[in-house]
Amino acid sequence: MREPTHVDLADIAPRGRFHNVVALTGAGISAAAGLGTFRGAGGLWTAQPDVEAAMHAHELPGNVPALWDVWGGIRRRALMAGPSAAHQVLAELGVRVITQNIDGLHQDAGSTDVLELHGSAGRAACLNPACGYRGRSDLAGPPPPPGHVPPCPACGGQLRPDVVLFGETLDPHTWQAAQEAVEHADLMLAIGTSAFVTPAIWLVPMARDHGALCVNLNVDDSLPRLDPFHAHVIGDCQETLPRWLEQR
Ligand code: BJW
Repeated sequence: MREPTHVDLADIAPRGRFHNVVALTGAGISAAAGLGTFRGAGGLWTAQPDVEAAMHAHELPGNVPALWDVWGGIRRRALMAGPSAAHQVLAELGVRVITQNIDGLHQDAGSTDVLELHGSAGRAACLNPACGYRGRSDLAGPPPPPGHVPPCPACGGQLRPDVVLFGETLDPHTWQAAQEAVEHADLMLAIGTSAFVTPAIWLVPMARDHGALCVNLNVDDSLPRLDPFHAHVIGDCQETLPRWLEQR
Protein backbone atom coordinates (compact mmCIF):
# COMPACT_ATOMS: atom_id res chain seq x y z
CA MET A 1 0.00 0.00 0.00
CA ARG A 2 1.22 3.48 -0.86
CA GLU A 3 1.27 6.29 1.67
CA PRO A 4 -2.08 8.10 1.59
CA THR A 5 -1.91 11.59 0.16
CA HIS A 6 -4.23 14.55 0.55
CA VAL A 7 -4.80 15.96 -2.91
CA ASP A 8 -7.19 17.72 -5.25
CA LEU A 9 -9.31 15.25 -7.23
CA ALA A 10 -8.59 16.99 -10.53
CA ASP A 11 -4.84 16.57 -9.95
CA ILE A 12 -4.86 12.89 -9.04
CA ALA A 13 -7.70 11.86 -11.38
CA PRO A 14 -8.04 14.15 -14.41
CA ARG A 15 -11.52 13.35 -15.69
CA GLY A 16 -10.55 12.75 -19.32
CA ARG A 17 -8.22 9.94 -18.35
CA PHE A 18 -10.93 7.64 -16.96
CA HIS A 19 -13.69 5.88 -18.88
CA ASN A 20 -15.19 3.61 -16.25
CA VAL A 21 -15.80 5.57 -13.08
CA VAL A 22 -17.60 3.92 -10.19
CA ALA A 23 -18.67 5.79 -7.06
CA LEU A 24 -19.27 4.05 -3.73
CA THR A 25 -21.33 6.53 -1.76
CA GLY A 26 -22.26 6.82 1.91
CA ALA A 27 -24.24 9.04 4.23
CA GLY A 28 -21.81 11.98 3.83
CA ILE A 29 -23.05 12.71 0.30
CA SER A 30 -26.56 13.24 1.67
CA ALA A 31 -25.51 15.27 4.72
CA ALA A 32 -26.07 18.51 2.78
CA ALA A 33 -29.69 17.44 2.31
CA GLY A 34 -30.00 17.46 6.11
CA LEU A 35 -30.16 13.69 6.47
CA GLY A 36 -27.30 13.34 8.94
CA THR A 37 -24.65 10.64 9.14
CA PHE A 38 -24.50 7.60 11.42
CA ARG A 39 -21.05 7.65 13.00
CA GLY A 40 -18.73 10.37 14.23
CA ALA A 41 -19.61 13.70 15.79
CA GLY A 42 -23.26 14.52 15.19
CA GLY A 43 -24.00 11.02 13.83
CA LEU A 44 -27.37 9.45 14.59
CA TRP A 45 -25.82 6.45 16.31
CA THR A 46 -23.29 8.49 18.21
CA ALA A 47 -26.18 10.48 19.67
CA GLN A 48 -28.59 7.54 20.03
CA PRO A 49 -26.75 4.21 20.45
CA ASP A 50 -30.05 2.57 21.41
CA VAL A 51 -31.33 3.30 17.88
CA GLU A 52 -28.31 1.52 16.38
CA ALA A 53 -28.92 -1.43 18.73
CA ALA A 54 -32.48 -1.71 17.38
CA MET A 55 -31.24 -1.99 13.79
CA HIS A 56 -30.26 -5.66 14.00
CA ALA A 57 -32.06 -8.51 12.28
CA HIS A 58 -32.27 -10.41 15.57
CA GLU A 59 -34.55 -7.64 16.93
CA LEU A 60 -37.24 -8.40 14.32
CA PRO A 61 -40.23 -8.07 14.47
CA GLY A 62 -40.23 -5.93 17.62
CA ASN A 63 -38.08 -3.24 16.00
CA VAL A 64 -40.34 -2.68 12.95
CA PRO A 65 -41.91 0.53 14.37
CA ALA A 66 -38.39 1.89 15.01
CA LEU A 67 -37.33 0.89 11.49
CA TRP A 68 -40.17 2.95 9.99
CA ASP A 69 -39.40 5.89 12.30
CA VAL A 70 -35.71 5.92 11.30
CA TRP A 71 -35.70 4.85 7.64
CA GLY A 72 -39.12 6.22 6.66
CA GLY A 73 -38.06 9.49 8.30
CA ILE A 74 -34.85 9.61 6.26
CA ARG A 75 -36.69 9.06 2.96
CA ARG A 76 -39.31 11.69 3.90
CA ARG A 77 -36.58 14.24 4.62
CA ALA A 78 -34.84 13.30 1.37
CA LEU A 79 -38.05 13.86 -0.60
CA MET A 80 -38.37 17.31 0.93
CA ALA A 81 -34.71 18.37 0.54
CA GLY A 82 -33.93 16.86 -2.87
CA PRO A 83 -30.50 15.73 -4.09
CA SER A 84 -27.31 17.60 -3.27
CA ALA A 85 -24.85 19.18 -5.72
CA ALA A 86 -22.62 16.11 -5.34
CA HIS A 87 -25.48 13.75 -6.30
CA GLN A 88 -26.07 15.95 -9.33
CA VAL A 89 -22.42 15.86 -10.42
CA LEU A 90 -22.45 12.04 -10.44
CA ALA A 91 -25.71 12.04 -12.41
CA GLU A 92 -24.45 14.61 -14.91
CA LEU A 93 -21.26 12.66 -15.54
CA GLY A 94 -23.14 9.36 -15.87
CA VAL A 95 -21.00 7.80 -13.15
CA ARG A 96 -22.02 4.30 -12.12
CA VAL A 97 -23.17 4.50 -8.51
CA ILE A 98 -22.99 1.84 -5.83
CA THR A 99 -24.61 3.31 -2.77
CA GLN A 100 -24.91 2.30 0.84
CA ASN A 101 -27.64 4.91 1.22
CA ILE A 102 -31.32 4.04 1.30
CA ASP A 103 -32.57 7.58 0.66
CA GLY A 104 -33.19 7.41 -3.12
CA LEU A 105 -31.37 10.70 -3.77
CA HIS A 106 -29.12 9.37 -6.57
CA GLN A 107 -32.18 8.38 -8.58
CA ASP A 108 -33.86 11.68 -7.71
CA ALA A 109 -30.77 13.44 -9.14
CA GLY A 110 -31.18 11.52 -12.41
CA SER A 111 -28.61 8.75 -12.00
CA THR A 112 -29.90 5.73 -13.89
CA ASP A 113 -27.21 3.21 -12.99
CA VAL A 114 -27.56 2.84 -9.23
CA LEU A 115 -26.97 -0.27 -7.13
CA GLU A 116 -28.48 0.06 -3.66
CA LEU A 117 -26.42 -2.27 -1.48
CA HIS A 118 -28.45 -1.65 1.67
CA GLY A 119 -31.87 -1.57 0.05
CA SER A 120 -34.23 1.36 -0.12
CA ALA A 121 -36.58 3.08 2.29
CA GLY A 122 -38.66 3.82 -0.80
CA ARG A 123 -39.66 0.17 -0.86
CA ALA A 124 -41.46 -2.03 1.65
CA ALA A 125 -41.45 -5.78 2.16
CA CYS A 126 -43.94 -8.01 3.98
CA LEU A 127 -42.62 -9.60 7.15
CA ASN A 128 -44.60 -12.75 6.43
CA PRO A 129 -42.32 -14.98 4.30
CA ALA A 130 -45.34 -16.92 3.05
CA CYS A 131 -46.68 -13.68 1.55
CA GLY A 132 -43.46 -12.28 0.06
CA TYR A 133 -45.03 -8.94 -1.00
CA ARG A 134 -42.58 -6.21 -2.04
CA GLY A 135 -43.59 -2.81 -3.32
CA ARG A 136 -43.15 0.93 -3.03
CA SER A 137 -43.48 2.45 0.42
CA ASP A 138 -46.15 5.08 0.62
CA LEU A 139 -44.16 7.95 2.10
CA ALA A 140 -45.95 10.83 0.40
CA GLY A 141 -48.19 13.01 2.51
CA PRO A 142 -47.99 13.88 6.19
CA PRO A 143 -45.85 11.63 8.43
CA PRO A 144 -47.80 9.03 10.41
CA PRO A 145 -47.67 9.05 14.21
CA PRO A 146 -44.46 7.56 15.70
CA GLY A 147 -44.60 3.77 15.91
CA HIS A 148 -47.02 3.41 12.97
CA VAL A 149 -46.47 0.21 10.95
CA PRO A 150 -48.12 0.13 7.51
CA PRO A 151 -50.21 -2.96 6.69
CA CYS A 152 -49.31 -5.29 3.84
CA PRO A 153 -51.75 -4.67 0.95
CA ALA A 154 -51.56 -8.36 0.00
CA CYS A 155 -52.06 -10.18 3.31
CA GLY A 156 -52.80 -7.52 5.93
CA GLY A 157 -49.62 -8.41 7.85
CA GLN A 158 -46.85 -6.01 8.81
CA LEU A 159 -44.66 -4.24 6.26
CA ARG A 160 -41.03 -3.39 7.02
CA PRO A 161 -38.79 -0.98 5.11
CA ASP A 162 -36.84 -2.90 2.45
CA VAL A 163 -33.54 -1.95 4.07
CA VAL A 164 -30.70 -4.34 4.94
CA LEU A 165 -30.31 -4.70 8.71
CA PHE A 166 -27.11 -5.66 10.51
CA GLY A 167 -26.77 -9.42 10.31
CA GLU A 168 -28.82 -9.66 7.10
CA THR A 169 -27.22 -10.57 3.81
CA LEU A 170 -27.27 -8.18 0.91
CA ASP A 171 -29.43 -8.98 -2.10
CA PRO A 172 -27.19 -11.47 -3.96
CA HIS A 173 -27.92 -10.02 -7.42
CA THR A 174 -27.09 -6.50 -6.29
CA TRP A 175 -23.91 -7.67 -4.58
CA GLN A 176 -22.87 -9.65 -7.67
CA ALA A 177 -23.54 -6.64 -9.93
CA ALA A 178 -21.51 -4.40 -7.60
CA GLN A 179 -18.55 -6.76 -7.72
CA GLU A 180 -18.73 -6.89 -11.52
CA ALA A 181 -18.92 -3.10 -11.70
CA VAL A 182 -15.79 -2.57 -9.63
CA GLU A 183 -13.90 -5.25 -11.55
CA HIS A 184 -14.33 -3.12 -14.68
CA ALA A 185 -13.68 0.26 -13.05
CA ASP A 186 -10.61 2.32 -13.85
CA LEU A 187 -11.44 4.91 -11.17
CA MET A 188 -13.20 4.17 -7.88
CA LEU A 189 -14.37 7.11 -5.80
CA ALA A 190 -15.53 6.43 -2.25
CA ILE A 191 -17.60 9.47 -1.29
CA GLY A 192 -18.79 10.37 2.21
CA THR A 193 -18.42 6.97 3.82
CA SER A 194 -16.63 6.02 7.02
CA ALA A 195 -15.52 2.82 5.24
CA PHE A 196 -16.62 0.88 8.31
CA VAL A 197 -19.37 -1.46 7.17
CA THR A 198 -18.73 -4.74 5.41
CA PRO A 199 -19.20 -6.11 2.83
CA ALA A 200 -19.65 -2.72 1.09
CA ILE A 201 -16.14 -1.56 1.85
CA TRP A 202 -14.58 -4.73 0.45
CA LEU A 203 -15.44 -3.29 -2.97
CA VAL A 204 -12.54 -0.83 -2.71
CA PRO A 205 -9.73 -3.42 -2.41
CA MET A 206 -11.52 -5.45 -5.11
CA ALA A 207 -11.42 -2.45 -7.45
CA ARG A 208 -7.79 -1.83 -6.55
CA ASP A 209 -6.85 -5.45 -7.22
CA HIS A 210 -8.41 -5.09 -10.68
CA GLY A 211 -6.35 -2.01 -11.47
CA ALA A 212 -8.61 0.90 -10.52
CA LEU A 213 -7.25 4.05 -8.97
CA CYS A 214 -9.04 4.26 -5.60
CA VAL A 215 -9.68 7.70 -4.11
CA ASN A 216 -11.41 8.52 -0.85
CA LEU A 217 -13.41 11.78 -0.69
CA ASN A 218 -14.18 12.67 2.92
CA VAL A 219 -14.53 15.80 4.98
CA ASP A 220 -12.68 14.11 7.84
CA ASP A 221 -8.91 13.70 7.53
CA SER A 222 -8.65 10.74 9.91
CA LEU A 223 -7.82 7.64 7.90
CA PRO A 224 -10.39 4.84 7.77
CA ARG A 225 -9.63 1.70 9.80
CA LEU A 226 -9.29 -0.14 6.53
CA ASP A 227 -7.25 1.96 4.12
CA PRO A 228 -7.03 0.49 0.65
CA PHE A 229 -7.03 3.92 -1.01
CA HIS A 230 -4.32 5.36 -3.22
CA ALA A 231 -5.24 8.90 -2.18
CA HIS A 232 -7.51 10.95 0.06
CA VAL A 233 -9.24 14.12 -1.09
CA ILE A 234 -10.09 15.88 2.15
CA GLY A 235 -12.97 18.34 1.98
CA ASP A 236 -16.70 18.70 1.66
CA CYS A 237 -17.77 16.57 -1.33
CA GLN A 238 -20.26 19.34 -2.17
CA GLU A 239 -17.17 21.34 -3.14
CA THR A 240 -14.64 18.73 -4.26
CA LEU A 241 -16.99 17.00 -6.74
CA PRO A 242 -18.35 20.16 -8.42
CA ARG A 243 -14.71 21.33 -8.79
CA TRP A 244 -13.94 18.07 -10.57
CA LEU A 245 -16.94 18.58 -12.87
CA GLU A 246 -15.71 22.04 -13.81
CA GLN A 247 -12.34 20.67 -14.87
CA ARG A 248 -11.95 20.76 -18.68
C1 BJW B 1 -18.55 13.76 4.41
C2 BJW B 1 -19.37 14.87 4.39
C3 BJW B 1 -19.21 15.72 3.32
C4 BJW B 1 -19.85 13.81 6.16
N1 BJW B 1 -18.32 15.45 2.38
N2 BJW B 1 -17.65 13.52 3.48
C5 BJW B 1 -21.23 -8.23 14.46
C6 BJW B 1 -22.59 -8.56 14.50
C7 BJW B 1 -23.38 -8.53 13.32
C8 BJW B 1 -22.80 -8.17 12.10
C9 BJW B 1 -21.45 -7.83 12.09
C10 BJW B 1 -20.67 -7.87 13.26
N3 BJW B 1 -19.39 -7.49 12.93
C11 BJW B 1 -19.34 -7.22 11.60
C12 BJW B 1 -20.57 -7.43 11.08
C13 BJW B 1 -20.96 -7.21 9.64
C14 BJW B 1 -21.79 -5.94 9.56
C15 BJW B 1 -20.86 -4.74 9.80
O1 BJW B 1 -20.13 -4.31 8.92
N4 BJW B 1 -20.88 -4.16 11.01
C16 BJW B 1 -19.95 -3.07 11.34
C17 BJW B 1 -20.76 -1.91 11.90
C18 BJW B 1 -18.93 -3.61 12.29
N5 BJW B 1 -22.39 -5.91 8.25
C19 BJW B 1 -23.54 -6.50 8.02
O2 BJW B 1 -24.21 -7.03 8.90
C20 BJW B 1 -24.00 -6.51 6.58
N6 BJW B 1 -24.37 -7.81 6.16
C21 BJW B 1 -23.47 -8.79 6.04
O3 BJW B 1 -22.30 -8.65 6.33
O4 BJW B 1 -23.98 -9.95 5.52
C22 BJW B 1 -23.05 -11.00 5.21
C23 BJW B 1 -22.49 -10.87 3.80
C24 BJW B 1 -21.20 -11.28 3.57
C25 BJW B 1 -20.67 -11.20 2.28
C26 BJW B 1 -21.44 -10.72 1.25
C27 BJW B 1 -22.73 -10.33 1.48
C28 BJW B 1 -23.25 -10.41 2.77
C29 BJW B 1 -25.22 -5.63 6.41
C30 BJW B 1 -24.87 -4.21 6.63
C31 BJW B 1 -26.11 -3.34 6.56
C32 BJW B 1 -25.77 -1.93 6.96
N7 BJW B 1 -26.94 -1.17 7.02
C33 BJW B 1 -26.84 0.14 7.59
C34 BJW B 1 -28.15 0.40 8.33
C35 BJW B 1 -28.41 -0.70 9.35
C36 BJW B 1 -29.68 -0.58 10.01
C37 BJW B 1 -30.85 -0.84 9.17
O5 BJW B 1 -30.70 -1.17 7.97
O6 BJW B 1 -31.93 -0.69 9.69
O7 BJW B 1 -26.57 1.05 6.55
S1 BJW B 1 -25.50 0.40 8.69
C38 BJW B 1 -25.25 2.07 8.28
O8 BJW B 1 -23.86 2.15 7.94
C39 BJW B 1 -26.08 2.32 7.03
C40 BJW B 1 -25.02 2.84 6.10
O9 BJW B 1 -25.37 2.54 4.75
C41 BJW B 1 -23.76 2.15 6.53
C42 BJW B 1 -22.49 2.84 6.12
O10 BJW B 1 -22.36 4.07 6.78
P1 BJW B 1 -21.75 5.29 6.01
O11 BJW B 1 -22.60 5.60 4.83
O12 BJW B 1 -20.34 5.06 5.77
O13 BJW B 1 -22.04 6.48 7.05
P2 BJW B 1 -21.15 6.96 8.30
O14 BJW B 1 -21.99 7.81 9.16
O15 BJW B 1 -20.48 5.81 8.94
O16 BJW B 1 -20.00 7.82 7.62
C43 BJW B 1 -20.30 9.04 6.94
C44 BJW B 1 -18.98 9.61 6.46
O17 BJW B 1 -19.24 10.76 5.66
C45 BJW B 1 -18.04 10.05 7.60
O18 BJW B 1 -16.75 9.49 7.38
C46 BJW B 1 -17.97 11.58 7.45
O19 BJW B 1 -16.70 12.11 7.80
C47 BJW B 1 -18.26 11.75 5.99
N8 BJW B 1 -18.87 13.02 5.62
N9 BJW B 1 -20.16 14.82 5.58
C48 BJW B 1 -17.54 14.31 2.53
N10 BJW B 1 -19.97 16.85 3.26
